[in-house]
Amino acid sequence: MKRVAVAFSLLGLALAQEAHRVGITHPFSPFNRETNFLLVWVLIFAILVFGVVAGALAYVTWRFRARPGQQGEPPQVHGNDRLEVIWTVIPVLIVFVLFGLTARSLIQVNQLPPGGLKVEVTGHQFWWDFNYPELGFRNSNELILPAGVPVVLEITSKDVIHSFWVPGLAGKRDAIPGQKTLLSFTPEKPGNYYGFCAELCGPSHSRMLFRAIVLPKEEFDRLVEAAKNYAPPVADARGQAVFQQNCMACHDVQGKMPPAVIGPELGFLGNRVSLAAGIVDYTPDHLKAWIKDPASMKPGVKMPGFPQLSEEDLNALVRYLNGLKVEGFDFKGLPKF
Ligand code: HEC
Ligand SMILES: [Cu+2]
Repeated sequence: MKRVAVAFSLLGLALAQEAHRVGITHPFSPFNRETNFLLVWVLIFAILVFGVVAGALAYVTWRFRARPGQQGEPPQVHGNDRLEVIWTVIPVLIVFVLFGLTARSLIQVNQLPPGGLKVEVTGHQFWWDFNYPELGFRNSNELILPAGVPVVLEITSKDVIHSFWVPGLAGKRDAIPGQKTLLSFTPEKPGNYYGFCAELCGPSHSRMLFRAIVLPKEEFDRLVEAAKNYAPPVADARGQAVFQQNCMACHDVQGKMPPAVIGPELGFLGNRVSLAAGIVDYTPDHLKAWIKDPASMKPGVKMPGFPQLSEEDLNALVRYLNGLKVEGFDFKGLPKF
């Protein structure tokens, strides 16, 4: 009895630890409410069809079962025009109704609102880039959005096909090299939403996650303002030198360091809630482990490890990176969805 109680409390603890719920039934955007509406109707028809077919099968099996003393085959019946018409017409009608409902939902979720916030989303093996061309900043692996404002994502890929999905908000939408796909939705509730790549894209496909950070509108505006006037802080001069020597060829710090396209943007790294495309919480320890040996955390990763850096260089580098942030924001406290 005691063991059962312990097992249950452990289970309860495990469930409480399950910070992000990956379900599509959390209606935190009109987009998801629309798909949920469709899901419910498809389910209703599916249950109806299952009930009728399984019920008819059970009834026939029982009604025409072999009786004691029965000899030879029972009477054989061939065809019944009325029944056949009924079981053809009803499914056709159901298909038409579902077609109508689907068309309605598709039109609804594919509307592009005028004046939506534009974000360019680029999938890479195995991380995401988010560029805000109208606001003049870039962030990787965490898509920061204002609540209550429609957003229009222009989704593409740099290498293979990926797929953008934030179950709590919207999606999925394929990210296809050389092509732009659009996805529009309006996040309603501030929070830290779990996102991931939903198209098998290589050895670390399952580690190609991200977050959507939805902020109250005022806070987002404050962030945009801060990003505009952002001069990357130098929390550690030695760390900056190490960065310039080893990392700058692939990583950019808010457009202040060319180039920018091989690795994630690190300009607001100190503000992050997660690291390495959402696979671990953002902490200086994880950051250190990542720089030393990223492949141990993400097989097939396109970043080389830096085991050769001395402990002092590494610590200085982590201090510098951790200092790359806009002050006055804490995304860790947001509710998780
Ligand atoms: C050859 C290019 C290259 C070099 C050099 C490189 N990186 Fe990376 N880095 C990448 C790529 C690509 C990723 C994305 C990996 C992934 O998540 O799949 C990455 C990811 C990262 C991340 C995680 C970013 C995030 O958004 O969570 C950090 C932090 C990082 N690199 C720091 C460094 C540091 C510090 C150095 C120098 C010591 C460095 N990198 C050198 C290519 C590089
Ligand atoms: Cu992918």
